[in-house]
Amino acid sequence: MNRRKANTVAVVAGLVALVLPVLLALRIAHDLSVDAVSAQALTLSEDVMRRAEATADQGTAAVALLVAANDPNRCSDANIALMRKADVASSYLQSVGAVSNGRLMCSSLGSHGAGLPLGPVAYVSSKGARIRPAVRLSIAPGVRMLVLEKSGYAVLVHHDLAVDVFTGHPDVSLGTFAASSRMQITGRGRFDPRWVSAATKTGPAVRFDGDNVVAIHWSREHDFGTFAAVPARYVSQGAHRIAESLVPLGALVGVLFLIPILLLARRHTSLPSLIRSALRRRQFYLHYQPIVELATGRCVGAEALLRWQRPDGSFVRPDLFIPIAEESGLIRKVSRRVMELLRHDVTAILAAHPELTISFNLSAEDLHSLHLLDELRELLGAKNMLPRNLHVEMTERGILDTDPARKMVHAIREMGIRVAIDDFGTGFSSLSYLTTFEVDYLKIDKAFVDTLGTTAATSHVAMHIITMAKSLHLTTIAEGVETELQATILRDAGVQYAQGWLYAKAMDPAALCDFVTSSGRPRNPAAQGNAHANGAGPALAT
Ligand code: G
Ligand code: G
Ligand code: MN
Repeated sequence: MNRRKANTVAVVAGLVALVLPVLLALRIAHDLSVDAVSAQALTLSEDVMRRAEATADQGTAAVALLVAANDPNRCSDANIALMRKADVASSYLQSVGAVSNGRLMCSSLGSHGAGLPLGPVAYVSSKGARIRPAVRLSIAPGVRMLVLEKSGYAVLVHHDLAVDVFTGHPDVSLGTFAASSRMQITGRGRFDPRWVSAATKTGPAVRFDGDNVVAIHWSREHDFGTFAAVPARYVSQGAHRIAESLVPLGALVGVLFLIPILLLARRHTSLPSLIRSALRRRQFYLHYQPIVELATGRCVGAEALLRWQRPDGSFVRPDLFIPIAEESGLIRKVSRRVMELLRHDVTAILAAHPELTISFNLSAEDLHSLHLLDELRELLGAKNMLPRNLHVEMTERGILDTDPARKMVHAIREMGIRVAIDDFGTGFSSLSYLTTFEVDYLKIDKAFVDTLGTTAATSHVAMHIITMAKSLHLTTIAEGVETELQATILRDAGVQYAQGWLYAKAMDPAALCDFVTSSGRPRNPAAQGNAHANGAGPALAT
């Protein structure tokens, strides 16, 4: 993934990580508030239903009592006494009376002479009850009465009795409606016919239509239902209250998600800029790991390995920053710096040990650069430096069968610089390229050296590599040699050179010079002489 893409992905992922939990918190707050308001609306509607149902039951019972008495004179003293009895027995009824031609002739209050006009019937229920929702009688002009008339008798109920429940909110609408016609019978507050028109007569139901949370109950016995409508305002107020604690929690969760994303993004985005500033501030330097001749133990060369020390004293490992430099297009700058450092270091090293060979690592991109040959020429211009003193190492991956890389390797060798295949055996290429590439050395990867002398299946691989290298007339260098046993096995197998902690770790140039000196004067003058005789021949010669 390139840097820009990684940045975009990180920003998008970061935004999602932060925004999603907050949106979720808002959503949950809203849902919780709808739930709470719904429960409240259901409770209110149920309360109204309980009161309206009791009223209807008591009215039905009172009428049934009078019908059963069957007094031909419905306003007789005996019948009015019966009305009083029914009235007193009913907690919800204000009065019970007899109706004739739309006039209340008498009631539990007594005879009304010529009768009190009740006004038009608003609605006849499916059970035959004639309903007048808001009658004002001349004997109580300030009061609206709900009059339910049946079989010539009527019960009078205070219009607001059923809806006189405590709501906690002034603008909550409550009421009763006719189940068959869906007309409002009683109520307080607003009534929107749509609240009840679409409702089906099943159990209690609650719906949020965006403006109101509407709860509905249906009477089991009678032809009416009740409703309670709580305005949406209470939903948003409740959601606000819940969100006040839930959204910070969501934001916290978002930040917790964000942290690993930012850390990942930092790793992707800031290491390249750290490399850039490390180049500017000259935080890179080279250490050299000795390469010894297995037969003699003599140090014949060294591999330059890049080191990076940060201003805080910490070290960054090359196996971490080299791949990042390669990904972010900085590797050429890094390689140029390596050559610059080499140019500086080799003069002193070669002054002390003119036969030493210095290897350094190149990346795939270097081999595709038009400038590499000029840079190598400049490096060869270092004081005391001859082409035979220089080796370049490249991985199988780096030279993988591309024509430009092949030409570059050819051109490098034409300059007298030897070429080694690094980390040999770990690449994924076929071995066939070895027959088409002109290279000088194979560096057997530490992974294979590690298994030498063990029973691991891969312990044979090193042997195969050695055999193959011999048949291709390539010189082998074993990497990562840590034990005498490994050294012995390698030497017996005919491997010429080795590098590893058994001999030395990478060290600074001065330490390298001492190491070479103490690794013994040439015990094999013939080899030395040979190298000289060859003139341009490398110290690492077969
Ligand atoms: O010794 P060390 O752990 O530093 O090496 C780790 C890896 O980094 C090795 O695979 C080595 O090849 C690579 N490396 C070290 N120095 C350089 C360098 O100058 N250029 C490149 N391309 N790779 C290097
Ligand atoms: O470029 P190359 O992959 O060859 O770099 C060699 C790597 O192997 C470096 O990281 C170096 O520090 C490491 N190395 C060299 N010798 C030994 C050794 O004997 N043991 C271990 N564990 N690592 C080694
Ligand atoms: Mn190497």
